[in-house]
Amino acid sequence: MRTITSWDLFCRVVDNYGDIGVCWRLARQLVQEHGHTVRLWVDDLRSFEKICPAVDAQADAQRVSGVDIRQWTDDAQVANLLAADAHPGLHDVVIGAFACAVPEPVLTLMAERASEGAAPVWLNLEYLSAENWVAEHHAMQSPHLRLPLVKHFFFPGFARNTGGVLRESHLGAQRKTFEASPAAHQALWHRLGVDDLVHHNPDALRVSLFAYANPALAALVSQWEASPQPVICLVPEGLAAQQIAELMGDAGAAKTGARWTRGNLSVAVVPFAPQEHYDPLLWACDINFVRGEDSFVRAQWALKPFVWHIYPQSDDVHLVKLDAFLARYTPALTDADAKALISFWHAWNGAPASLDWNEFVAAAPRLRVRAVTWEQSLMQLGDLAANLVAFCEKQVK
Ligand code: TRH
Repeated sequence: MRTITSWDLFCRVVDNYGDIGVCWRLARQLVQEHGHTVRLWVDDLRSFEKICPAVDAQADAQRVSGVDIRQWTDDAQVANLLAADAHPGLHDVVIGAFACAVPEPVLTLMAERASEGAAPVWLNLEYLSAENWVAEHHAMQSPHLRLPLVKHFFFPGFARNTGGVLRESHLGAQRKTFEASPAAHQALWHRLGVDDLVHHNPDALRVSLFAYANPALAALVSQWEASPQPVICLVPEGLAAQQIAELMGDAGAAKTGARWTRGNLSVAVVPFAPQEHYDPLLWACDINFVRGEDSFVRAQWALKPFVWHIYPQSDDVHLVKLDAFLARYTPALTDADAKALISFWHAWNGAPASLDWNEFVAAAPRLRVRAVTWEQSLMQLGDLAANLVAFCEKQVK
């Protein structure tokens, strides 16, 4: 009987940080919690370096946090790096993350192993979606057209019979320790360079803002300025920070340390943190704006009200996905709170609806309660890394 202890994970960065963000989190979890060997192939080490400064963007081969990282440029380089490796050949599982095609030399090696009766388990790890069809397609197989190989589709999701979402086993304990520690909060504010802002405004609502460029941001900034409760907006360097700088008439100033105050709103641009430092920001804020896939999931584990800027797709396909999530999340809320959440999320994502910050804030106490029941239901699905391991072990039994 074969066992599963090693993984080749291929990641193509389409844009931004979500593709590598998910792969990096998964790779570390397989190493740290399962004791497995992981070789992570990445075609864009610059994006990787942004979420993990320990990565050397020039290196073909390196090891960070116990994960073997390989630069993936072309097929020839993959073949060379495989041959040069201390463990030449493939690992037990080969994953094309976000449905990226694995390189030809890898397919050839997989076919050779198949002829020996020991083909690696081959998976497409798909994008996260709350849509109903995901459970029907999860774990489906597809035979290769030429080679004696079978690929499985592994879908993350929010429903039974999906792969679930990533969650480190120590995450809840880490969050609780942070929440109980004034020193940990202090260290966070210091790291972000906002100690003074936070301490001078103890009654302000703290908001973290991670978003794509967003036409609704101008209206939100106006509402924050006029908000009865002061708002501190902490915005990591990036698209939303640039947009706020433009709105403040200070285009070009969207660098760490920039500050603006208007009415009851204070904005601070904070550093784009290494990935493991992003969670504490979500834990320490009262309301979190998140985007894409990985930060969206982290906000759910932070147990705070959150607003999702979904990755925009052509023909507004993303709005279907947005509503699929809302359809799972909001039935547990009262009609009024569900309406506040749905219309805010719709307006934030460009669907016809009114953006009403005060209405959203009024619902926040119940949204915090909902965040807890949602966490409980998500945890019943198991975490994605453990589900992947169990799935792969089943394939080789
Ligand atoms: O960056 P994203 O928008 O990523 C993506 C990509 O656009 C991708 O192509 C698309 O397919 C996918 O979304 C759905 O958003 P996401 O997924 O939240 O990834 C951001 C990562 O950056 C996440 O791992 C958290 C991390 N991060 C930090 O490490 N430090 C920070 O300061 C912030 C704000 C985020």
